Amino acid sequence: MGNQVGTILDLGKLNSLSSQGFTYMPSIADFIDLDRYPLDNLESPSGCKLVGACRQMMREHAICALKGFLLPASVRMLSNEVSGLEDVKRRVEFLATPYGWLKNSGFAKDHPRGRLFHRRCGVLTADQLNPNGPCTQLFQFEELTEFVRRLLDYESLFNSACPNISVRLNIMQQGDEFGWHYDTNDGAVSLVLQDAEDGGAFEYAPLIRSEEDENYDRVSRIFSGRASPSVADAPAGTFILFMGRRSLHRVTPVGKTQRSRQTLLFSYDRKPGMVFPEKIRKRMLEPSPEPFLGQ
Ligand SMILES: O=C(O)CCC(=O)C(=O)O
Ligand SMILES: [Fe+2]
Repeated sequence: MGNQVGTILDLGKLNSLSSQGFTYMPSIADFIDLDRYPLDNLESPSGCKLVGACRQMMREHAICALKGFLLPASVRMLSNEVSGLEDVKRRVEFLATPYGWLKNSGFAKDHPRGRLFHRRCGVLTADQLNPNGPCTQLFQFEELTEFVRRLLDYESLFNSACPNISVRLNIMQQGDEFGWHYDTNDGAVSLVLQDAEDGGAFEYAPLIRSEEDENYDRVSRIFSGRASPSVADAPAGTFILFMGRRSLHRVTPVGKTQRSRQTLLFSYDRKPGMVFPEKIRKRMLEPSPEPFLGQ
C-alpha cells in the first residue's frame, strides 16, 4: 500500500487526477513512516514507547530529532512543491537581535543583547502554497498535531491560524545563514526536506536560558566560539521538535552547494486561532535595511 500510494502521489499525477474531476484524499500513511513512528496509533504499546522516548529526548536535550520520519517519496513530493514555487519565493535579509521579544537598544556591542546576526534566506509561506498541496496537507493531519501535543505534554495544542506563518519554508542557498536567536514560542516543528552539500548545520545550546536567568556569560562564550554548541544530526526526512524559546540556535552559513537547504516549519499554539503579530509577519517576510532590535 505504502509503495503503491508513494508512486501515485506525485504532483503531476495528482494534478491530472484533479483535472479529470477526481479528488485524491491523501492519508498520513502517504507521508510518514508509520511502521517506525505509529502516529496513527499512539495508544498502542509501540506508540506509547515512542512518545516516552521523545519526551525523554526533549527533557534531556531540548530537541527531539526523528530520522526517516518522512517517507522518501513524500520528501520528494514536498520538495518538488517547493522547487515549483521558486518564482514566488520571497527573500528575507536583515540583521537581527537574538532577543526578539525584548527591547535591545542601548546595550554595549559586546553584550549579548547588543549583538546582531545576519538572517539571509528565502521564504515561502502558507498563503503562497497550494491549499491542497502536500506541504499544507501534512500540516493539517490531526494525528501530527496530537503527536506534537503529547511530546510537549500540553493539555491542548492547535495549529496556528496565521495566514502567513502557520506553514513556512526556509530555503537557503550558498551564502545564506540564519544567525543566533531564540524563538518566541516553544515547540516549533521543522521537517528537513533537503540538506545543503556544505554548511547549513542546525546548531543549538540546549536550555541555555530560563525565564529567571539569561545566562549571558555562557551565551557570550557560544557567540565567541569559546564554548561549542550541539549540532543536530538531521538529514532529509527528519522531524525536529525543538524548545527554541529557551535554547539559543542558528543555521550556519551555507557553503558551496547546488542543492538548496529546505526546511518546512509548522507553528502551533495552546490556544486556537493564533496569528503572529503584524510586525513579526512583516519581519519574517521581507528584507529590511534596518536591523531588528526587538519589540
Ligand atoms: O530552518 C531551520 O532549520 C530553522 C530556522 C529557525 O530557527 C527559525 O526559523 O526560527
Ligand atoms: Fe528559530
